[in-house]
Amino acid sequence: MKIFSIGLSILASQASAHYIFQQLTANGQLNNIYRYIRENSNYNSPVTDLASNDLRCNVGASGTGTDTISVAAGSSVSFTADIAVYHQGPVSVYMAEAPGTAAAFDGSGAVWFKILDIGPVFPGGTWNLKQTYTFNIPGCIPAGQYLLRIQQLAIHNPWPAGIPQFYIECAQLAVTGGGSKSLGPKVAIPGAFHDTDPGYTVNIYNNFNNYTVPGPAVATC
Ligand SMILES: *[C@@H]1O[C@H](CO)[C@@H](O)[C@H](O)[C@H]1NC(C)=O
Ligand SMILES: [Cu+2]
Repeated sequence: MKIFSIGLSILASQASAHYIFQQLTANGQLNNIYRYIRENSNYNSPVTDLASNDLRCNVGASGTGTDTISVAAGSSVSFTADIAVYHQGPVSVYMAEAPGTAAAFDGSGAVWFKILDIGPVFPGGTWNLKQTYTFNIPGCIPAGQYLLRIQQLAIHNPWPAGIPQFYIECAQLAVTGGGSKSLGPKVAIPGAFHDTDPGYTVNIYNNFNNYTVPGPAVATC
């Protein structure tokens, strides 16, 4: 009985203790929760439906009530989660230029380009999981308003018995400076991820010797 109740409480804590990227650091400053990041309505739960529009910026996340922050092209930004990421899997960062304001943009269309992939390190296939992910906005992109999207794909429960989990959040940026390069390839979300992608279907506990992060190639200036 004792063991049974401990087992239940571990299950319960695993169900509730996922993680969510709530805070953006830009211009050297860590900002309040959901100030520049669209607030989602599913607490810290992941998205698992590869065909859902929720894959863009998470469930219930719209530009309403979210501020847009001015950042220079080429400058450093970070996403910080409420707790350190702990399910094994890759982290990717995408951007999409808004046709109007970032706040009004729903991220539809083949608009998303990837600016960062963090995969496992071999030999061993170890994942460097963190609470804060820091990277630079590309220096060559045109000034304008963008969505900046982080995605951690948790593949700790291997497909097809388990369903990979997408932990996603979007920040709203007004990029200043920059250049005139249109980065690509650009993909639509949903549509960019498939249950046939090796990086989605792989069993990381069995002969795990190489890994391809799902989605397009990382764009370079
Ligand atoms: C590992 O490499 C092989 C050979 O190129 C490829 O077929 C496979 O999909 C790769 N696995 C992953 C998980 O990327
Ligand atoms: Cu979890």
